[in-house]
Amino acid sequence: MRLRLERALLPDGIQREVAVELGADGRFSRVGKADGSERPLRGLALPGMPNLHSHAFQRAMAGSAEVASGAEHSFWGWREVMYRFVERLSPADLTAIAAFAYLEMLESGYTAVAEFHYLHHSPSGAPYAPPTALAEAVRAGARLAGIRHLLLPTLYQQGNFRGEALLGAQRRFANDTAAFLDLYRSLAASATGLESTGVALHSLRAVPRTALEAVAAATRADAGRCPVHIHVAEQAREVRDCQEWSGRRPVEYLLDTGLVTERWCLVHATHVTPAELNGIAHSGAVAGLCATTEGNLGDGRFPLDEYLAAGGRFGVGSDSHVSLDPREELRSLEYTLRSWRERRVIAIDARLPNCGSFLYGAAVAGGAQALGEASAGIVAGAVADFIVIDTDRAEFAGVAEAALVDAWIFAPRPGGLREAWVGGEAVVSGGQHRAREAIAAAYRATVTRLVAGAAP
Ligand code: NGQ
Ligand code: ZN
Repeated sequence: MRLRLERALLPDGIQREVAVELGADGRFSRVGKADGSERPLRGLALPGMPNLHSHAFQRAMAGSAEVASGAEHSFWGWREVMYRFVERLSPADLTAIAAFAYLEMLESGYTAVAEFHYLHHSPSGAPYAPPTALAEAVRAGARLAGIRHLLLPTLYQQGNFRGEALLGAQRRFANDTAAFLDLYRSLAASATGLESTGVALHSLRAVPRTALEAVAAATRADAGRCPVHIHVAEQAREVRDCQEWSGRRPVEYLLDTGLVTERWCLVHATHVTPAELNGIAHSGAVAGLCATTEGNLGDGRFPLDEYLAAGGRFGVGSDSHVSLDPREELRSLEYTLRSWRERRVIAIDARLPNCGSFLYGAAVAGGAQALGEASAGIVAGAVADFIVIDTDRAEFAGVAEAALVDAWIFAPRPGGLREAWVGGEAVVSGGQHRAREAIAAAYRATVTRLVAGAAP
């Protein structure tokens, strides 16, 4: 199919009358100048945003942990609430919740997601038969929603840096290294269509050095095909614990292993020294920034300006899904810097003075890398994942062409997203997902039952 995009954000900025050819493989086979024979698409086309960090099940508890309670009012208290929620989830529940979260992502402009999946076993800790049941359940949610999906089965082996035992809900997360690699291999073998597979190491807290090395080694042969993601240095307490245990800070420790390369995504990396920032930038890895969740959990703030100056790559993730809107992630990254530095328009580069366009393009590129894609954006060879913004709406009146992406990110544009295409197919049209009714009904029934089951 050939489309004529009225306007499109290409690597060198917004262009008019762009022809794109959608190949049978779901990628752009050609991007060039339109000649008028193509099917016209009004509005502004942007590359779809990859969401590089999701725990799909947490969608169903977003907003329900904002109450003063007996629990400690910190990240660690929130984690206890999350653990209680996790105890009740079945594979069917996970499919329904994930499908809805992914639908909301598509309606907001995320077209691909990396699912950091650590919930593996039944509530007793015994594996399901087959042991891939929960992972396949989350993937089934992705298939219902039609989102591009990188599944990252996640290794989790201990309670903290010194090999502490797993307690309570954490037993659902546990695998020894051999069982974990089996899990990864079966999931890699069963991936079809929009699906791919990588690995995640939950954190340095949860994965000992030997297992870290074993997983990196076992998956190295699939290099580009097998992204490796890890949570790191999110909380100040985690940094202190790591220093007491190893004499090093978490990012410093991870970089010193010599394992970190371009196929890695360091999620959060909130608490970093200038030397650590440089180290991440030079490794070629992507920093996975989840600004709305990090703000919600009181993690701290990532020095994105210094990181960009060092040449660092980043992408964005919705993580706990307190927001499912990529614009809000970008805005929140930039506003954190503005409040901190008491300045404006900070994330830009010499070629792109428009803050919104710069942030958007950089996060698309970093996100695509973290999802294992060799190229990104509306370019030949990249996945044909894009969104179309309805610039005919009154909300866009008077906006200069070069500022359209800025206006998309930094001003209210409710309902502006008209279409989302994944792999060359429209999954959102007229602002609504093609299967919204069925997916929303299943989500409503599932969450209502889960909440009723939790009542005393
Ligand atoms: C997670 N979430 O794995 O869902 C974590 C909390 C932990 C975030 N870090 C659990 N945002 O880190 O131990
Ligand atoms: Zn996470």
